[in-house]
Amino acid sequence: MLQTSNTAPAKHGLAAGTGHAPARPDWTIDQDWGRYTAEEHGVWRTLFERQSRLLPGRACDEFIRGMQDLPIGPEQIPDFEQMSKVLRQRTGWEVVAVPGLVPDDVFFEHLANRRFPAGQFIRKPHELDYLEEPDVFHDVFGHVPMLMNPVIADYIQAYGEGGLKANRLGMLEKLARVYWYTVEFGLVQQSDGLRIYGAGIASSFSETRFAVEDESPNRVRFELARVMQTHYRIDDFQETYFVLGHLDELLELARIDFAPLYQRLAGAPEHEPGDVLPGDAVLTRGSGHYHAARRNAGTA
Ligand code: HBI
Ligand code: FE
Repeated sequence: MLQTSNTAPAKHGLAAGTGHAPARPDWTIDQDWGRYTAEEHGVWRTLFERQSRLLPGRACDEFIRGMQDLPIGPEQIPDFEQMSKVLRQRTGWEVVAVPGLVPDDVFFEHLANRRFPAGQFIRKPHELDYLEEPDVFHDVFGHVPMLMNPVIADYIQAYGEGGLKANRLGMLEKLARVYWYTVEFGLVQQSDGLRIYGAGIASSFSETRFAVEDESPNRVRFELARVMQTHYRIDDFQETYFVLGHLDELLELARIDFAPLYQRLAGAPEHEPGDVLPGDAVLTRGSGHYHAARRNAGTA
């Protein structure tokens, strides 16, 4: 979903799903690649280059490999059709263009059918770190490399199917937290250290270093029920990151029927983003200094 920054807040979370009626019921639009301006391609280049310098040694191997195998480079905003050709062959996914956030059920329906809705527009040059809705840089640079990986490919499809179910059960909030703390802000342990696989981090210049290196956030072993009960920050860096031992753990997650879990957790206590609980397997106990300073300044 969106990236955050330390200079300006980004909106995120459950989509309001309001606004203008779409031309097509599935909210897709033409990418209209030929209409991107030189300035827009320039914004892509700036973002692409600064992020590509930062990610080796911080993003997981699967991300780096996915990026290498895609027809994506600094020169220009990628053509969704070209990208989808490669993606379809690898994992059966494709990328479709949407104007921005789409209603939850529309979003889930796409994912359940292995279509990734990507924002067609790109942020303006004066808002490189500011984002109200997911744009082409967040969606393509952040998400698509991981969709080249068969585990993530299946996991995100399962999330789409689970989303349609959770919506019917009125449990979307819990499921959305799982998506948030995995697909968007997940970390994974690799043999050479802690690595990023979440798109919200991988597409954010400032959060990339914060998530992996800063002393402020907590880094806690991922545990499904724990994550379902944990609120997240939509307008700033996360206070806690949840860490997988291996990406394959997502395969197991994709197979679990969440319905009994929703039942068991209904009415159970929920946790604040910065909480560390007695049952947590803590990898890093954060100093919390970053968010404490923000709270003192009255900005968070
Ligand atoms: N729409 N384009 C877009 N991208 C998202 O990440 C997105 C969305 N609509 C709803 C949504 N995310 C979330 O509310 C769900 O994942 C819960
Ligand atoms: Fe995203």
